[in-house]
Amino acid sequence: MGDHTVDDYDAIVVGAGFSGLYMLHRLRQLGLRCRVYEAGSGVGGAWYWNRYPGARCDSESYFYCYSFSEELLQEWTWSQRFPEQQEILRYLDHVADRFDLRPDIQLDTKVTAAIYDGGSRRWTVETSRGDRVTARYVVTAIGGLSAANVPDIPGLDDFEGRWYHTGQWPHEGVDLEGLRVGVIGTGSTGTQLIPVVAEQAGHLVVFQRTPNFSMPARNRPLDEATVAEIKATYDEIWRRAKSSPGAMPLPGPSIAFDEVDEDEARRRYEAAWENGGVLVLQQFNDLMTNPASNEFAAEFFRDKIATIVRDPETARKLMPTTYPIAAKRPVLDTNYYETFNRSNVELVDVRATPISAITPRGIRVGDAEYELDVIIFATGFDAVTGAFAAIDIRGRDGVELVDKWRDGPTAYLGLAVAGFPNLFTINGPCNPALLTNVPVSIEHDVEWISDCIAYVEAEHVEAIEPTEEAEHAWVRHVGDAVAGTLYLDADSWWMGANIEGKPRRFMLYVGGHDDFRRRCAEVAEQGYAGFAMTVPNRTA
Ligand code: NA7
Repeated sequence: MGDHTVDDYDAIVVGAGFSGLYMLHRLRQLGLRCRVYEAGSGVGGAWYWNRYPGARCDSESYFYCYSFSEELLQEWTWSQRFPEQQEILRYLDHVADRFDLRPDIQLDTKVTAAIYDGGSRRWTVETSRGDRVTARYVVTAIGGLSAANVPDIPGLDDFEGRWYHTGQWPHEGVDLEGLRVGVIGTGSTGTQLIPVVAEQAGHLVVFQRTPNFSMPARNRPLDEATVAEIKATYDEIWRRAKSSPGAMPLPGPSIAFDEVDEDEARRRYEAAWENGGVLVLQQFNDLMTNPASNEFAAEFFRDKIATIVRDPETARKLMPTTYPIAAKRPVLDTNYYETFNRSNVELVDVRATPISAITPRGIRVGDAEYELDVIIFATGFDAVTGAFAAIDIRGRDGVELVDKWRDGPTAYLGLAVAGFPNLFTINGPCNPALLTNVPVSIEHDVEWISDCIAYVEAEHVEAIEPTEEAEHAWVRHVGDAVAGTLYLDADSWWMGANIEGKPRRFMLYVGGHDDFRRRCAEVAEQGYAGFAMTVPNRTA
């Protein structure tokens, strides 16, 4: 390596988004000497990078935030039901300042390697800036959706226009006024982006491989009375969120589809659709286990598309028919389907005939060439494992994490990995986060990890890692939880199916946040059952 300093820390945290900021705060409270490395030029993680037009959260603002500080809850006021990227980033900047976190965060620095030395029981961490430091603990706070996926389509280098990935959007913005714009991808990102870009572009071509089920957000400003009511009831809000499967303080479905007749089922869907937000798909508790329940919901959505979109052929193309509803991440939108009624918007189905090349002038699909000034890749991420693979992580006996995960990722509780002592993974694979309201999942994991570190420090444990048996049992449980559900019937990023060559395995725990929280608490109460600990002169 070039110029480097050697320094020694108690803990290195990788990433300064929602999880890294809180992890730092907790570890400092334990009196540990910490360093956070962050690739961006600012804090904020996903909300630092995803600055594309229309970027917004699908969780409601009042529960898409930290719960750990009553003062923070009372002093911060959200302006909208669903917060925009800029507002969430302002919030995270505020958190970094309020808890004086910045002195321990090194920006513009990617962690390139983390190598465990079994002799000294320390990690050596290297960065893109030439740092080479050692630490007892490494905590990954790298986010499950941070490794941008730009599909390998021949010809991109020769494109004469400009192109962007939504997850690496230029800070100065992109002036699309009057231009011919192509958007590839219709996941949550494309669905948020397309209506906003359509208002700016001269002509917009949407390249759709798989249509998504999208429901109206019905975003609105939050008035003073609503804000006051929220702030007065936060204890109850968090109690409900932490005891719910989705980590949200919203009523969950308590009945099965068969318990009501079809008119009543339709009435419920209709009412939820009018109200907007994620509750539309929280009507029946068997949505993901009963094909009839699922198909009813899917048909309700397709009817909505037929009602909103004027051109029947375009409406037909926008209707998902090849996978169960909610087996890919459900999406919230503002005027998504309405956008296809605009005269400057064109929808190209690239399922039957894929994009064959990017030409100097645009995108080729079969015999047609679409001439474009700008291409926007809303093509998602190498989710869950991609950000790990970008770091050379080697555990005991030189085992490489990418090798261990060659057939799919494994981790005990999604928090720690056998063979990788003193490494903790916030919202790692086999964890329910990313199916949940993420900040609540993050807080849980951060608190569990810091409690675990406090325990091992107090007990003079030098190394802690899950046993192979405990990890296998957890991974089996994760597999059992998803077996027989409709989640397995779609090519989702949850399945690793969006990245060519990636092992096809459901990477998250569908058992729910409440169940997971209970299990993690039990493991801790039993003195970290399932973990092996190395104590000088004693091995437990
Ligand atoms: P997603 O949900 O992975 O969506 C990516 C979209 O890009 C999806 O429609 C893909 O089609 C499409 N895609 C990917 N590669 C190609 C190629 N080669 N050709 C055509 N279309 C392609 O990513 P998002 O950024 O929207 O959302 C990620 C998460 O962020 C989201 O779930 C929230 O949790 C927040 P496909 O469906 O694979 O056929």
